[in-house]
Amino acid sequence: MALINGGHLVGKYLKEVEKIDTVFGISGGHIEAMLDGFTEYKIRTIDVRHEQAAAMMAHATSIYTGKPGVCFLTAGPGFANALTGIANAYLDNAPMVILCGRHPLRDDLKGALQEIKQMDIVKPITKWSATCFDIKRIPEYLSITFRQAVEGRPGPAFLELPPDILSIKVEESLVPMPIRTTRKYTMHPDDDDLKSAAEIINNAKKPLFLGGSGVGLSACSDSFRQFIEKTGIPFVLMNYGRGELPDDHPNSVMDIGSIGLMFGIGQTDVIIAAGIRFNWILQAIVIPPTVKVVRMDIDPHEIDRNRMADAGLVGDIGSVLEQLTPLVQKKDHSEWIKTLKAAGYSVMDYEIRMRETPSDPIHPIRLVSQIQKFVGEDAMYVVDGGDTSYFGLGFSTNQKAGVMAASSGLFGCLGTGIPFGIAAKLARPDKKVVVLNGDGSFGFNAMEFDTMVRHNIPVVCVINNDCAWGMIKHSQELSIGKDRLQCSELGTRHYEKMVEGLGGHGEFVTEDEEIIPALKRAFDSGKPACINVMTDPSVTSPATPLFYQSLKME
Ligand SMILES: Cc1ncc(C[n+]2csc(CCOP(=O)(O)OP(=O)(O)O)c2C)c(N)n1
Ligand SMILES: [Mg+2]
Repeated sequence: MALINGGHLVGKYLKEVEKIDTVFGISGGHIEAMLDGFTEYKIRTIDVRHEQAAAMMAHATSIYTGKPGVCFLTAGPGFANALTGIANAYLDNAPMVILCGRHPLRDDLKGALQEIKQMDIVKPITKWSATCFDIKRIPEYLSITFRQAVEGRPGPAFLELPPDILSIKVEESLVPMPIRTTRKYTMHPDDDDLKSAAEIINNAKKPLFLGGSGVGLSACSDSFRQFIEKTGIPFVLMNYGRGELPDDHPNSVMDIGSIGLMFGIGQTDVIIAAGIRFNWILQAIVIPPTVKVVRMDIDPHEIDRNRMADAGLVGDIGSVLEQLTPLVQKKDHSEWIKTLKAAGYSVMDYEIRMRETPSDPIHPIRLVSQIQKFVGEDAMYVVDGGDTSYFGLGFSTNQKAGVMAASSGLFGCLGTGIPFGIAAKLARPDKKVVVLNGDGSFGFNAMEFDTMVRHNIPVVCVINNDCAWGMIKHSQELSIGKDRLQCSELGTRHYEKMVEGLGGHGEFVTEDEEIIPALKRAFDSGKPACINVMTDPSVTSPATPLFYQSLKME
């Protein structure tokens, strides 16, 4: 007879079946047996200061490692605090797993401590959710949860585990442990659709490949490279597709930036959109009706969403490209790539000048270029903010998922930067990790500097400090007027001192020539660091008028 409790079964399954080595969360009485299961099976716990951050770290871990990130939550407020992070992962199709305590089933409807209808609340923001009622079925339920997170279009999967099953014991030999790990079930496109897509691509004079998160989630760099290098087509990679091929690949036109792309897209005749949803984020990119569109997506619904496709290929992007590449002709589009880059660059004069010229007060574009100069391309960048996000998208990288504009997803969720930075450093400890934060956005999860200090996670966070919720301030200036700003101003605050107080390294920067020395000291310190850079509060990004227009109702 060997008895095992439910919490230990969770640890055993995570470690032995899914090979999970790190989980994120905060402790709580309802999940004590599960916490002890992490100890028993030597799973590293990153205990955070707010469950929102744990959910965001699990989300980001799934992007950086390619397998589900896991967070654990206690019943009631622990659960409620994580909702923003779960909703964000849901809209981002991130395959994460949430393990959540609850009040005892025994005490249901009695007014138990932390009793709330969690399942009713979480349903619309998860891909799948369930409660496990039987200790013997814990591994089976966990297996379903992991499969739900990764299969087809990925998303957060939520498993509620009551103490009635976590904190009792069962004979271990009676509990079957699933033997296989999760695997991807790929879908394949129809032959006729493949032929018509190939025909459009073969006849294209000025094609452009626009890849999104589906490219990154499919982890298809080999098949993507083969397709690009055979067809000679220029490409742009957005969201979690970023870095699937490096920015310095000869066919990459990432250097023309978002503005260049908006302008350049008007010159194309065929767009191949892969694993990218045509939603709010793409609204600025107006695709003329004459342009033919080939769309690839794992979700059939996306194929014609907001723009009918001329050819639609349903399936995992890597598998689709493997099937498509033999059908497309070898071409050289180098002249077209030059024309496209020239078109893009023609609207970027201002940005290029700002990158190269020291400015007083510091211009955010200059700040980004100085960080890039010091940190280089072999690094992980995370960007979080309003205007700050636009400027930070100017970073370039040769790393997979190396530039994440964590707050620029569909949920537009500020506060994601620091948790994503922590997950990036844990996933790639050998890389420099930089978080570029707006001063407003910094505040949401700033206490996670304590988490970084306790767990020795040396991320460098640079604050683009315009003393404001800048994007909203500038939008109010356009919509209401400069003299009636409301809730959009912040003062000069010494955030770097707060970080020093928590045991990290702090720098306060006001002059251009101080940026690089401050970065050097921050990295040399080996500590989590905050470089608080005062930038020009009058500067706004081109994203702000677009944002303002999108919410104009008359
Ligand atoms: C959690 C959350 N709260 C509020 C908003 C609304 N919002 C969008 S942009 C923005 C301003 C961001 O300010 P900051 O992080 O300082 O970046 P800046 O625009 O100043 O560069 C706000 C408040 C949001 N998107 N997410
Ligand atoms: Mg700001």
